[in-house]
Amino acid sequence: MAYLGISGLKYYQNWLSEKKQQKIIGLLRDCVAVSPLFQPCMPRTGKPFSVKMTNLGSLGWVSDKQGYRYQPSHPVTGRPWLPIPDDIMTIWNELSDWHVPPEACLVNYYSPEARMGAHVDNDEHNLAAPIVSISLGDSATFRIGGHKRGGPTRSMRLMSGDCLILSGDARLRYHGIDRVFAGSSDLLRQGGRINLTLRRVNY
Ligand code: MD6
Ligand code: FE
Repeated sequence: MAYLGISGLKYYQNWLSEKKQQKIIGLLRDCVAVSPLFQPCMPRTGKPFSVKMTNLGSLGWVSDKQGYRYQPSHPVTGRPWLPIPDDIMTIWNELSDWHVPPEACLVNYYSPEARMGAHVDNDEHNLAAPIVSISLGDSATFRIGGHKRGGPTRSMRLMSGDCLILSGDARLRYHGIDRVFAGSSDLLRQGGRINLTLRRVNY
């Protein structure tokens, strides 16, 4: 399957009903109560990301001056991440076409000014497993390019309830978020956008 002519890129527009979106937001409120959003920063320079983040699952992705890595506990509280709730695991089971569950669910929060620069997700040991991404709240422009920086790119608008899969040839393509459209959704009381990415880290 392909989307935007890109093999392995799968787009499930409005996959989650409003009711399911609201249920997931409720689960994420429980998540941040135990595992508060923190500010990741760039390796070496320590330049802060514009997104804030937390994780669910046996492993969570973190980035600080020491580098990018997966670890079992929150970098600020030192407590383990909460398990990925069943309602989120169900989405992986429905869409990933992968035989084992994800260890990690990254939770990224975008204020209206936040961006995500072009990157490849390659900190996982297992780069064959797909990544399942879930968008909630304000819509955003997602840009995807090739396997090298600086080539041609395509963009699409991700809206609340949309799911996107990077699998196969699309798994290691550069991608990022150019902008968030403030006020485009009323799912979140405080506005902004949440992106969940479900990842298989180990074989
Ligand atoms: C975002 N998404 O939608 C950023 N990564 O906020 C990603 O970086 C991403 O959508 C891997 C697979 C799917 C994605
Ligand atoms: Fe990514």
